[in-house]
Amino acid sequence: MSARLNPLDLYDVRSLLSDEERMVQDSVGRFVDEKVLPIIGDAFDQGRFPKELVSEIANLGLLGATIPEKYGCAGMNGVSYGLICQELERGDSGLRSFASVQSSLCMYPIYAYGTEEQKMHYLPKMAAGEVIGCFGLTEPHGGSDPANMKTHAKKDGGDWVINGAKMWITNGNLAHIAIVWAQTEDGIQGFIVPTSTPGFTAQEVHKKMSLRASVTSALFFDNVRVPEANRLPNVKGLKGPLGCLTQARYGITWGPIGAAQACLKEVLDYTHDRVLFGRPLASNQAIQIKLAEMARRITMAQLLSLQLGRLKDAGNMQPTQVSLAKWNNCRMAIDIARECRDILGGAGITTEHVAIRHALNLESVITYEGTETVHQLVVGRELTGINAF
Ligand code: TGC
Ligand code: FAD
Repeated sequence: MSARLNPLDLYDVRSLLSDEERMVQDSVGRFVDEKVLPIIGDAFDQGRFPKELVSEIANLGLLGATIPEKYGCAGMNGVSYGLICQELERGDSGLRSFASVQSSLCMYPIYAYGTEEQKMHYLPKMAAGEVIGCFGLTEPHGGSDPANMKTHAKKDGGDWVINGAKMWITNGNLAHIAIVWAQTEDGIQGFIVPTSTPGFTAQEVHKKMSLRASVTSALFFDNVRVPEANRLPNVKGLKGPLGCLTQARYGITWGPIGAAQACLKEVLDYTHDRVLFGRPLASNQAIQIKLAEMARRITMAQLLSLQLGRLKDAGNMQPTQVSLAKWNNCRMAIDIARECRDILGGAGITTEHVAIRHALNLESVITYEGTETVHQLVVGRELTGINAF
């Protein structure tokens, strides 16, 4: 019999990576094994974001990882960024969320739409984890339709005055700056708002059963005044925030692969050791079919994200392709996490095992950055040419 395959990488997708990409995966993987896994179950139970990990995440170059070195960042390619997301989410979706928001939703808009002064001022400090950002797009009356934005910014002399509210904002109560999207006379524009500005309030969302190791907040703007120098001048309209979402959603296609791998690994061990009706659970056909199905779906998701990453690095990635992978990979992971929870029986209901934590987290991941339905409709629109929103 030939050597056994890696059950978490049946198609040896790792062999398609460059040496540098493998190195990134290994170093983030080690960090997750040594620093995240020992504490994350408790952090989730306590509803606590493990802030103590931020400086190490920064030291590993994981914040704004694809932004050029000139701005204090690591200048990695898109596939490496994906692998970072995959490994962090193998630990916990909350940690990957932190990195996604900081990198793709806060550093990216400053890099892509900001002035040189804004980039030099913010990006090195954000890469070092000294300045934490949050991204305010969603509003309480409906996140799927951000064009219906009520938050507005009015020009007043050399300043802008912002009024309104944002909801479900990751990092809201941790952040030093918020990237705030607001309606103006010239359409939607983005502003860098220091959270210490008078009139800005962040209120943490409690009673969450998902992403408990992540901070989620409501933001309120009551005549928040920022200078013209804080406006992101190089984009106007909804394509500004949607362009950031494309970056973040790309990373999110990779993240749930890590969560699904963590769940599969756990049940492979568990079903091997658990003896029922006189034999290991893993020797039942019904269980093996479930495990095989998980490996099949993980393999397809790995290949999808890797090809998406190669398209991204070649400058050819299209938002519809990101939608298809975000939909597929979140659905794959949540189904696997729920199935693994079931296979663990009663043991599966506590956070002593990882499956329920991942399953609960994935309820957020399948909802944020465009719900599953939104991504299905984006693909449907591409196929038919008809906008069903
Ligand atoms: P439409 O009005 O047709 O387009 C507006 C302009 O935007 C352009 N565009 C995009 N650009 C870049 N990337 C994309 N994905 C883009 N999609 C559209 C488009 O070309 C157009 O440009 P222009 O020059 O013609 O003005 O807008 P649409 O019909 O495409 O959008 C509809 C819809 C429903 C797809 C969109 O509104 C949408 O995606 N809704 C979901 C909103 C969402 O995902 N919110 C996420 C908030 S952030 C978050 O959840 C963070 S969680 C982070 C974490 O913790 O990890
Ligand atoms: P709604 O838009 O009200 O949707 C409700 C339901 O209607 C969904 O099932 C949806 O799929 C369905 N639906 C919508 N449109 C259609 C349609 N045309 N046809 C059929 N069904 C439809 N936002 C930020 O801006 N920044 C953040 O940092 C951020 N972090 C988040 C963190 C967490 C933990 C969560 C849960 C959310 C976060 N969000 C953030 C918000 C997130 O992006 C929104 O929750 C999401 O976009 C959905 O918006 P909504 O919750 O208002 O649901």
